[in-house]
Amino acid sequence: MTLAKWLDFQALGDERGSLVALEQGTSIPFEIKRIYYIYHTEKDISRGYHAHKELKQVAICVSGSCRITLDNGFVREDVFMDNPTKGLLIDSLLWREMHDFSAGCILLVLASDHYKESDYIRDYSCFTAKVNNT
Ligand code: T46
Repeated sequence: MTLAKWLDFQALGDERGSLVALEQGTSIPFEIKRIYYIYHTEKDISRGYHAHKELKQVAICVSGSCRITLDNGFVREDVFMDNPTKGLLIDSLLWREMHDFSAGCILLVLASDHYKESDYIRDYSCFTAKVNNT
């Protein structure tokens, strides 16, 4: 069983460079209600350490690289992000951690809902308790 679900985006490249276009309903499997990006991350800093109750997201490393750890409460999996034509679908009830940000890394995230702190599970034992009850 693999936790990482990848979306492949078409690179519309020509001699001027590359371009990826993302459209709700075709390339992204949910209504996009929010977009944010993580950048200028300091060396040796890790982020995340939470799960979401409902939120679905697609993460795309549009520049540089980083490592994302996914954990469903039973299995942990590391994925390396360095390809702007691949989106990592991060479903609800998946613990995520982001590590090893390279210099210049930009992680773009498309989210299925507005920001709601009440949707976060920031305590790992609460997360495992919840997935064991579902
Ligand atoms: C996720 C991973 C991949 C907002 O006010 N609005 C927002 O849309 C977001 C995403 C964050 N914030 C605030 C909440 C915190 O005060 O910005 C601060 C940093 O957020 P957080 O510590 O949650 O950042 P990360 O990098 O640990 O996690 C983020 C997302 O929050 C999360 O949903 O899945 O990236």
